[in-house]
Parts: sequence; C-alpha cells; structure tokens
Amino acid sequence: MEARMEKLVQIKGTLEEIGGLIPDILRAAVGLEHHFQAVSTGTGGETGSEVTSSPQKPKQEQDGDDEGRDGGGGGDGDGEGEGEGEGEKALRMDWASCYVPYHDEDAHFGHDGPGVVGVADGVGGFRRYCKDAGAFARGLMTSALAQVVAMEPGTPVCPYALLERAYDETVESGAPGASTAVILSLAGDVLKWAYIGDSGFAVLRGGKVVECSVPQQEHFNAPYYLRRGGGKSITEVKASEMRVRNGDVVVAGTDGLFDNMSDADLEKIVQIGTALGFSSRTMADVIGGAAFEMSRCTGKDSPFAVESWKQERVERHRYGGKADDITVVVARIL
Ligand SMILES: [Mn+2]
Repeated sequence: MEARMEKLVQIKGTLEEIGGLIPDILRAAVGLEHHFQAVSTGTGGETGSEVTSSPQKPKQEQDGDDEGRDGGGGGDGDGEGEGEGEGEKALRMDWASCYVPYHDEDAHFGHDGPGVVGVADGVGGFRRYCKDAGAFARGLMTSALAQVVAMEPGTPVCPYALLERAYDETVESGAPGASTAVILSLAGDVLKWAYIGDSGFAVLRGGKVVECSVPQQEHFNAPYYLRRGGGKSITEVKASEMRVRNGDVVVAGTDGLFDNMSDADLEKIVQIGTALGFSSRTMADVIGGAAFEMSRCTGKDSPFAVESWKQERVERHRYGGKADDITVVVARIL
C-alpha cells in the first residue's frame, strides 16, 4: 500500500525552481514582493526545501485527445470536439499536484481513470502522542487510492463511500494520529465531494469561485478530524455535488493552502494562469509556490491571521502567514 503512494509522488524540484515559475505579473497581482530566497524551514528541516509533485500524467492517457501540456489549457473556451457530434464526449479531470512539506504530515492521491483526487492532513496536535502524526492521513489516502485502483473501470466513484471505507481500513490498520480529508470525483458532468475538517476545495468557473467547502471546526485552529477511537464520527463528513463544465478548475488543498491564500488571490492566480495557458502541472506548482511564499510572509496577514483576530477565544492573535505543509491539487475539467 505504502509503495503505491510513493509511486504517485516524486521529487519534482526545489522551491527556487517553483518560485521561478511564478510570473512577475502574478506576483504583482497577489502582492508577492520577492522572488523566492532560501528560507530556513524550522521543523521541516531539509525536507522543507523539497517539493513533491505528482507526475503530470500517470501513464495511460485517458483518451486520444491532445491537450498540449503548457498552452493546451489556454482556451477556457470550449475544447475542440466537445459537445454534440459523435455523442457527447465525457468530461474528464486533468489533474496535477504540488506538495510543499513542512512537518511532512499531509498526503494526497489522484487517479485519472475515473477522475478522483483527495488530500488529507495529519493533525499536528497528535505529534505529542505519536511518532508519526501523518500516519492516519497517509492511511486514508493510500486506502482510497487502493480502492479506486481495484474498481472495475467505469464504476462511478462516491467520495463519501470511498472516505468511509478508507476510514475503516485506516482504523483497522492501527495507524496513529488523526486527519482531516477531502475527496472529489467526477462522474459525467457531476463533481461529487466529501470532506471533514479544514481540508477543502474550491471550484472556479471563469476565474471566480462558484463553490467551495466550509471548514468544519470546534473552534479556531481546531478542525474536525477522523481518528481511531475518537475524533468525529464518519457521519460528520459533509458530502454534496454540483454540475461542472468544460474549463472549470477545481483546486483541492489542505489548510496550508487555504489558511495562507485568500479566495481572491486564488482567483487572480487561476485567472492569470488560465490566460497564460498554464497546464494543471504549472497551475498546481504556481499555486503551491505562491502559498508557500505567503506562508512565510510577515507583511501581509493571511486568512488564518485575519480569522484569529475575529475570534475571542484565542490564546494569541496571529500575524502574517502560517507555516504548514501545503498540498495543492489542481484538477481542470476538460
Ligand atoms: Mn495543515
């Protein structure tokens, strides 16, 4: 199981390289002042300077249509051949991911076949009680991926059922720790999701967020989570669905993304990235790189910092960004 997850991700490059992908126009738009400079990453140690990304496309291309890598996504207009004609061509997910580890307790997976992606975040509070606070998150994603791989091709994927079974299997495995999670799937033109806690997603249409998750939390900085022998019941998982269209962009991520990047900044990046013809790969890297820079920014308060000021029961208010594992999965609907 573990090995399968490892296969999915690979060391892609350094943050410097990713930082270099961010065009100046985009830096200006979201207020990133400096190009990336080497940053000492505290707890994350040396892993903090590595970025793992999913391969652009796991081996089998879905269908023969040729979405050129960078540039192919350019037109968010209708794809050639989409629509009527030889019987509606099915929508698919063109996904890629970017992971910037800090504590290295996030996990994610994706599968082209049915079009499923998921992210999970090991709850840091469990670092006190176990050696590996990322174990439950990795268990969830490993199990979810294994289930998808084992399915008959063409079987529609229900994210709630997938997460529920992944939860059961991870509990059975004895994995320590706790995790938030989100899983999204595409079936026909319906995007389905299931999430718990503050791992979440946004669906952008025409560069605007038209749907997004609402973080579940007990109180500030205390998200709902799943774990063995405690945590929330699986029935607390929020599940729903919506119709999607060609050109929609789904961004899933852990709180390391959404606590550092506002919806407004995410919209700007997706708008500019789409205009520049970014592939899902580049879009994921640029969002991940920008979120990382925001997480280390002291001059601009992150959504996390802003939220802390709204809360009365916080032990201390926050400023600037929030250092955390950052996982970004970008799935373009084509
Ligand atoms: Mn996190």
